[in-house]
Amino acid sequence: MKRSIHVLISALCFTLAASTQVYANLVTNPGFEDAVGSEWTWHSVTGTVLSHARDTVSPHSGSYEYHINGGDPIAKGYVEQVLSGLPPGATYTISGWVYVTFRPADRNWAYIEAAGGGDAVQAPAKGGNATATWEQWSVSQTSDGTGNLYIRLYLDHYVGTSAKNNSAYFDDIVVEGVTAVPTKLVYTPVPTNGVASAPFSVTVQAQDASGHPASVTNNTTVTLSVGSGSGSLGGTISGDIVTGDTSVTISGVTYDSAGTLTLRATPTAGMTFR
Ligand SMILES: [Ca+2]
Repeated sequence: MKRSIHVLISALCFTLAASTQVYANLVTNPGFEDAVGSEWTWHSVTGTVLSHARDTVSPHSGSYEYHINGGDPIAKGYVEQVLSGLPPGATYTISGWVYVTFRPADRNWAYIEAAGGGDAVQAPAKGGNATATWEQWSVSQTSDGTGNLYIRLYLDHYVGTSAKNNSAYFDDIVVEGVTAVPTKLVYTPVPTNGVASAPFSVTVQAQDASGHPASVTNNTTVTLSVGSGSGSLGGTISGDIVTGDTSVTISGVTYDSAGTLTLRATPTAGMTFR
């Protein structure tokens, strides 16, 4: 004889983020307060700049900024951070602070460039900086088809100039997803009852801090377990929320006992929802 079970799903299965911030800065070492490692890589385009490194000459905030000094000859290059594992085609806002010391209108061009799914975009326009003052610039760009977004801090010193300070400084680089960042998993819709040992389905959805569906940025495996209840789960108890999707339906879950079951969902691979 079949026994009816009542499956009660906790609305708050687990909360993964201590912070209530919905949008997180995706940039690693955004203010150059940590020693620069592999997260920022230098690329020469033309010539050789005199120097490129974080230093303490002119920070916008904290103690450090990134300083590119073109020196006297023609030289062009950039330091780059590649963000990967993003949902393809998602839209991001890229902003940062830029400071130039000398004649920005006709040669010592410093700007932020973002490349990805669309044509590379730059801000400010070449020569659009004021001199000797920090200015914040922002652009919008989408991740490319493989989920990459390229953030470049450029100095384009395209005319040789002697005995001038052809320096540009960059600090406080921020990349924020326009789409929501998932911070927790919840069940939706909630199954209310089932039959012992008969398969049922559970849909698990990633949501942002405001409770809106949010796309995961890596394939994320969700595994179900018994939060409370006297029986055991069987059948299929895990499934993947694939990159760019917000939910997975796990079909074929079984529970071998009567009584109230509280399910728990745990991310066992992929995103950790920190
Ligand atoms: Ca800084």
